[in-house]
Amino acid sequence: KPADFKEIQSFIKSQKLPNNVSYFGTQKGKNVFVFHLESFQQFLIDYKVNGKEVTPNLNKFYHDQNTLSFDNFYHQVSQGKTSDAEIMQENSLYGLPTGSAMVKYGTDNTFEALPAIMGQRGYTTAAFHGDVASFWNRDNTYKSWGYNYYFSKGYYSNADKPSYNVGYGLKDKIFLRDSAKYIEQLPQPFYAKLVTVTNHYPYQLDKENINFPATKTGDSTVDGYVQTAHYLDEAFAEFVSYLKKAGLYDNSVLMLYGDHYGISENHQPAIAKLLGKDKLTNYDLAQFQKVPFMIHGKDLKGGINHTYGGEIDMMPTLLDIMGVPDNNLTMFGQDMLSENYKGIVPLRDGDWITPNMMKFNGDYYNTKTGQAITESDFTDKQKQYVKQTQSYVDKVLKYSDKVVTGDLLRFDKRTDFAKVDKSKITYKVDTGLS
Ligand code: GP9
Ligand code: MN
Repeated sequence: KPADFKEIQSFIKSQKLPNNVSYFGTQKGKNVFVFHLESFQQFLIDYKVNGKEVTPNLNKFYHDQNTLSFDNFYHQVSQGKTSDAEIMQENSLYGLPTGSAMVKYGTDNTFEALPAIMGQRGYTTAAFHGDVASFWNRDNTYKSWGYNYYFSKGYYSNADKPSYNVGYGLKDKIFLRDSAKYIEQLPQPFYAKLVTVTNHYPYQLDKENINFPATKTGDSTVDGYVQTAHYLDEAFAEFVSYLKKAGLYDNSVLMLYGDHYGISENHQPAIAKLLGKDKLTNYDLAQFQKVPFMIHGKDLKGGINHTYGGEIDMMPTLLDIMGVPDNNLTMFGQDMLSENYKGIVPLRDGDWITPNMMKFNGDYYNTKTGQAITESDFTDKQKQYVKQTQSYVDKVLKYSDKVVTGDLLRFDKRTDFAKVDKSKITYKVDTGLS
């Protein structure tokens, strides 16, 4: 109902933070590459197996002086996995508590998504993915989000050849290499999203591409993880050297993020071995939900930033750097670069993480020290803090769900954004491929 939207809008307004003057618009007008690192966890950064870095190229990129890297950044997905990450990244709306928002609401809802926003600012927008177009209902959702182009499996030659394909689609190196011919044709400036897929459970790779020793946790679905992550790292490096050769590196912003965990909580003995621990606590498991979030620009002020955040915050943070004023857009995340940023990270099940305290799988911890805090031992201050934090978390999740399930953005009358006309967007259909 329109009244619901009004209420949510005034909440959004009350949460708005000022941009950061030393970042705002510093990368304005540049191309944007969004690099979706499938199942990539933060622990892989600088992680070594037998003294060898698993992801040397991403590590270098992470430590680059022009890369802004966040090391307390959490995934917030639920059952919608990749699609939850995508809706957060491009809309700053949460996925749903069950199922996938893209599948259920992607076709018919009104959105005010990042591709459409950039498109209305003169950008060409394109999504790239080496799986069938319809997976997670991307073919319909990307239209609603305003993508001009969607290059899915059917656009790539030999995509069904066994040597080109593993698991969910084209192998990342081939996918990225063959995306170049489309990237080169995009009028600049462009916003391009590349969704990788090879580093996906069950982490299998053909022999010729295995270039790294497996771990020896004794859990066969875990032990290949570093091998496909290493492959993804090499694929990224090849793509970066292509960008440099093509003259696109310096006039583009590269934003990277890991979409969600690669190793689930069902593999705790293996996780303990990877982390060199005897026993895991819920605190350790919470830390294990960190994923990378990095933004690189030629003259961007980089460094490792310890601000606490999550995927819902990517869009407002990127808008800041790109100099797009947010004008009270219905975003449930906040600009991580803002001086007033709060650092409350709601998880989809209602748990949360803040710089002071966290609630994970029902247990409370001191975020800095990892010390467990029993509810019955809470000080009055802690009681108050938990109550306030929980009510904020419950509220944003509830409001975001209302926006998605009630299709509330159709009631937005803003004049600085034209509603996307989906009927004007068509993608070549690639249903001939499986
Ligand atoms: C498939 C891919 C995988 O197209 O993006 O999604 P996930 O299983 O990670 O949600
Ligand atoms: Mn995924």
